[in-house]
Amino acid sequence: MNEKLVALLIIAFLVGAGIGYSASLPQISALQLDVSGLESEISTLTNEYDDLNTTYNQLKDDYSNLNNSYNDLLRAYEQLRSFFFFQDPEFLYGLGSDEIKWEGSSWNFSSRFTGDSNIQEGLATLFYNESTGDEWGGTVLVQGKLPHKWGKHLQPLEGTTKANAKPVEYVMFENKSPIPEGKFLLKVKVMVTERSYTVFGSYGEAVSNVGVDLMFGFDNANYNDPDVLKQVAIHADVILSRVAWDNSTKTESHTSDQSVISPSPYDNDTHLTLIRGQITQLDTWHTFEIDLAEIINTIFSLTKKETIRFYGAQVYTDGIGSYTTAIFNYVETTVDQ
Ligand SMILES: [Ca+2]
Repeated sequence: MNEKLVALLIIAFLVGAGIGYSASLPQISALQLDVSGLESEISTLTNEYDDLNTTYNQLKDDYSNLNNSYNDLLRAYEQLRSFFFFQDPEFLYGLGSDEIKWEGSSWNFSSRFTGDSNIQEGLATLFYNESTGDEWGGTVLVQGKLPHKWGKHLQPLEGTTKANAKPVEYVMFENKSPIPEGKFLLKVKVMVTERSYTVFGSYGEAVSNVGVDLMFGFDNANYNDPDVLKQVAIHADVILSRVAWDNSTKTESHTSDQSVISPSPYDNDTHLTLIRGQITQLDTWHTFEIDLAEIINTIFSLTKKETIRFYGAQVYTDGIGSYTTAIFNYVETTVDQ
């Protein structure tokens, strides 16, 4: 190859490259603009991310502060929450004493019935004998007020603790603020000394119960309405022992835990059967600790009420076609602070 040709080729190459270079200049500058736009967007997003992160951390702090305040309020509320207590839960004031706090009575609608109660030396003895097999009957010790103006004896106590509790007409509980579990307990010490069937009547059943009936009004219902056809009360029948005897074999069976609404033949009020214990041995002390938070939650869930008002209690033994003697050593409620 001669020198002229080489020079010509070099010139041709330089001219070609120059043309190519000058042709792509606008594209390169557009790309440069794009890059600087993206860089600015990245910087904006980074700033926004930092701002969001700061806000998030602030919200997290706020939430944690609110949560602390909420827990403080909850603790304060728990300190202020009221509970019910019984006067003379240990049965220290007996018959004949001016200080007696429980009123005894027996109920039944037939003539072939006997029943009695007695309180002395720290023990409350309750007895009934129902020998028609056709009508329920029982013996009760009442404290507080029965529905329908059926009677009242003294008042239960209300307080945040037993020590500061004072007599009141009722103590209110709300469905929306449930009591923590294990805080509010019903404690009972009881012995059954006699218990058997008597006769199987037209229902073919012989049953005996020992328990504590907790009586409540609810929502806007008038607890004192004398009209027995109106539904104004909830009886939460906390049964410590239910025995039923078989019609043909006469053997006894002990009903285990259950929570049901049971219709009553005597009024239109709501009767809950809440069986929470068993007494299988005669002449032996049995102690029960029943969580009243669980009982109150069960009342709300079975009855669908929003508020309930505790008016009083009946310590009792009752049945049909049977007799029972039960001795209560104490019936008390306690609050764990
Ligand atoms: Ca006692």
